[in-house]
This record gives sequence, structure tokens and C-alpha cells, in this order.
Amino acid sequence: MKNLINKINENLDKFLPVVYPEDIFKAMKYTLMLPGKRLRPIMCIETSRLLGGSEDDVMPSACAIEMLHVQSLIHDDLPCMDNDDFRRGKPSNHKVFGEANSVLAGDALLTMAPQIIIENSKNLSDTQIVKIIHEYTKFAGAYGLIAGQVVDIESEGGKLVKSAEKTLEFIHLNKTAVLFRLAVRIGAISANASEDELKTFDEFGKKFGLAFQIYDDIMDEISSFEELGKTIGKDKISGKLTYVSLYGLDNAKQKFNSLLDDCYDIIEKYNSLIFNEILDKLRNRINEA
Ligand code: GRG
Repeated sequence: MKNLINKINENLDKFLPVVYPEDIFKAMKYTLMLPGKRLRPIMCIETSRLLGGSEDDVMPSACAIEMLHVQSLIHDDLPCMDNDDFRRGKPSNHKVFGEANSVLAGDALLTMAPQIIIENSKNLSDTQIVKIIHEYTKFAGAYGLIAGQVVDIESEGGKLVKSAEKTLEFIHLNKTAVLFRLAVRIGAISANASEDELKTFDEFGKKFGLAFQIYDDIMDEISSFEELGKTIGKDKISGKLTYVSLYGLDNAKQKFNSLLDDCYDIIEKYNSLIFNEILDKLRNRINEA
């Protein structure tokens, strides 16, 4: 997995040269090149590989997903959103570049990502590229990430249109699971997967995404700044609706383990060392706590 992370980092660096006006490119590159786990590009590439696709062909799309993810992190940290001063162990983007450039850096990553897919996916057919861009725009926008963020903000202000359980699930299907679904779906499309395969991986991405959000909520409660690279305990202080606040730590762990069991089952027949390593790492970390 380390080799794959290095390759992803090299490609991210290559796809984003710093040119005039340097300030915006530096702001985009700052959070992008900090050491994130690169889970979404890894899962995109691994899905493609398992379904017979080539790593080189899917790499531009995998990097584009990381750019979209980083855009969401930069905007999420802004004072008008989650107001966080740290990300990936360093000061947040707006703390270094100011709010205006940080908003623009996010916007620029959001729009550069599909540009990179179109310009660099030489071995994918036009149909595959259109399908990938369609998925990207649908999942990033008001049917995906933005919907999740809006309901998250509304719920912090106490506005719940649905039950707390349904609201929480809506937020995290859209804020978190959506990017894992996007990653595996794009991996599958790059490999010209069948509808059935696409469905299988979509289900995997969805369950993994929900499990990952519960993991994130539990870690906010039990982990440290050194381990997570961001301010911890904020959810509790701000009275945020989370899996831990709604169900309690033990039930949240149970839900996490049950979703992870489903993930192992869905992916079993593919014998993927990478997916098993990711699932094992999350499970071990939560169950040792
Ligand atoms: C798409 C225009 C547009 C706006 C985005 C701000 C926003 C709307 C959405 C916020 C989405 C968000 C920040 C969700 C949190 C998901 C999450 C658990 C992130 C942490 O992911 P890790 O742990 O982070 O994989 P690293 O740093 O390792 O990549």
C-alpha cells in the first residue's frame, strides 16, 4: 500500500504544477500534499484492478477524487462551516492563506479535478469519460456532498425535519459515504465493469463509508491530536449529532463492527489484500480502544 500511496502522491504533484498566479496554486497544493491517508484514490485504483482495469488508466480519476475530497476538507474547516484551525496535522488552509484564497483554492480544486480526468484519461473511451464526469458532478453537488453538508449545518442549529436517526444517516450517506461510493464506482467504470459488479462495489462503498464515519465519530471521542492531526473532542463540545452522541460509544462500536462484517462479506470473493488491510486497520484500531 505504501508504494501505491507514493505513486498517488507523485501523480497529484504532477497534475498540479505551481504557475502564475502562484498564490492560488500554492493554496491548492498545501492541503492536497499534506499526508492524508489517500483512502479514496487507493479504493478507486484497487476496485479498477480487481475488475481488470489498469492502474495508469484510472490514476487521473483517482487523483481527481482526492482533489474533490481535499476541496471538501478546506471548505469544511472555514469559520463559516466547521471552523477548524488544524487539518492533517498542520494549520488549516485558511489559517495559512486567508479565507478568500481558501474559498478560491477549494473552488479551483473542485473544477480542476474533472479537467484532469478529461485531459489525461487517454486510454478510456469517450463514453467512459462522460460516465465518470457524470458521477463526479452528481456526487459532488446538491445530490451528494453539498446535501450532506447543508443538513449537517441545519441539524447543528437544532433543525430536524426527519427523526434524529434518519437525519444522521442522510448526513453521512451524503457527506462521507458518497466519496467512497464515487471512488469505487469510478474504478469500476474505468475497468468497464458490468452493472452487477458496479452494484456490488457501490454497496461496498456505501457500507464502508458509513462504517468510516462511525470510526471518525468514535475517534473524535477516544483519540488524540497527534494521531488524527485535527482538533479532537469538538463534536461533543458543539453538541453535534454523531453516532456516539445518538447511540452511545458501545452501540456505535457495535454498528461499526456490523457494517465492517458486511464489507468483508461483500468483498470476500475478490481476495483483495488492500481492501482487507484497510478493513483490518480500522477494526483493530476501534476494538483495541
Ligand atoms: C462539493 C462544493 C462542495 C462542497 C463541499 C464542505 C462540504 C461541502 C462538505 C464536507 C464534507 C466533509 C469534510 C466530510 C467529512 C468526511 C471525513 C470523515 C473526512 C476525513 O477523511 P479522512 O480521515 O481524511 O480520510 P484524510 O486527511 O486522511 O484524507
